[in-house]
Amino acid sequence: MAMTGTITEPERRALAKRVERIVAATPVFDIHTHLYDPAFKYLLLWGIDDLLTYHYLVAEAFRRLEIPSEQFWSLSKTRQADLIWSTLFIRHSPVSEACRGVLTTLNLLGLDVRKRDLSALRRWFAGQNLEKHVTRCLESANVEKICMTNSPFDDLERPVWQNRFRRDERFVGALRIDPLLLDWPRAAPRLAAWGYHAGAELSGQVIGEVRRFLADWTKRISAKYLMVSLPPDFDFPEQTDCARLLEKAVLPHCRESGLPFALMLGVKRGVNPQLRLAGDGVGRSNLQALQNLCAGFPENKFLATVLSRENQHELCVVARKFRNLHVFGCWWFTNVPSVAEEMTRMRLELIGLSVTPQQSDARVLDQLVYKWSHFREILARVLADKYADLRRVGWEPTTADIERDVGELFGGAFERFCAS
Ligand code: RAT
Ligand code: ZN
Repeated sequence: MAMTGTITEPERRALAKRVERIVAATPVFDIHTHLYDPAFKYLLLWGIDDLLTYHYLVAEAFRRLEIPSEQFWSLSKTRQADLIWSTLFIRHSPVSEACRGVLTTLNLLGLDVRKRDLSALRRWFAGQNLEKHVTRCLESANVEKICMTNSPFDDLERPVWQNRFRRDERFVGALRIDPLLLDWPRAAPRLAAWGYHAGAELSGQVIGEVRRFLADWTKRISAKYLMVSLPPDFDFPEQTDCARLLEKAVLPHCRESGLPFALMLGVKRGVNPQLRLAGDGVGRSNLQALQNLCAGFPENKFLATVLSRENQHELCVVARKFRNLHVFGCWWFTNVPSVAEEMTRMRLELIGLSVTPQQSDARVLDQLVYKWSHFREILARVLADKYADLRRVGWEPTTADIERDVGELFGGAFERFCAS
């Protein structure tokens, strides 16, 4: 039996260059971040101290620091950043993905990282104008649009929406409802305080009020989708407030408004509370629950990402069975080159181009630069291999084919899914 054909080394290199060029030139719709429209002022994090105090780096620094956690948290942001810089960048080489990311960002923004001079970096950022810096970061990352994570339960964010403001169209709303689904006893009095007739018991009337709440906020923020992150033991169907709210309020609301519901599965919140935002962990999810949702609610659209590496293959198989499921992103602990490359290859091999392989999850504006630069490298490598495989059996991917495909992966497939 003959083996499949070959392509010459120069041909393979030329193909890889072409793919790299197209991947770099294609704008991205970043469908999940924690960035805010600049109108939210201080809620939009940016600059070197926010980069250094990113919770991914806080977790890494805590492994090395010798001070009690409370002492760390009592420091100003600048002092925390000083400590993280000296611990993770100066005393050891910054090889972790989150450390490398800071350096990629600085390098691509034109700063000289060779000097290792934190004060000079601070001076540069202090001289920037935020509005121009937003545009610079978006352009440098070649990101066209960004989904925010918008929570009505956030006391800092809610009043900004209530007072209204002029929207920056690059920042798209996405309605986050974790407190509603995960802690109804505490969410109910909050909804009641905001004028919804919500009580502890989930009667038909209360469900109606939850739907009114969802409809009001969907409209207020012009949500592109609704979303929740769920622990590994999430199940469906189940006799819980969460499952009941999902079935009776969230899914009917999504159907009525034609919006997808995003599930981010597998986070164990607060496994080390001393680390605060950096203290969450991961667990393997029961994807039967997701399968039951997709099968039980064919009129609903689901977006899903899973945190555990062990769940990735199963997720692709579920997506092969249900076209109302759109897989997205290498989320959080999976957003490291080794795992992201493996996941991207596997997804293309199992579900082709009907996937959104990455979202940045940026919490600090400048992170867009590294998150997308690092992922573009991975995607270009994976796609070049896949196209080379096609070439070896005589299928010639044209430049237009490649441009179309990358456009799909960087937002086209997502937009089509949302519009379906
Ligand atoms: O990746 C992160 O920054 C996490 O803290 C989470 O915010 C996660 O992405 C989430 O949206 O729950
Ligand atoms: Zn997130």
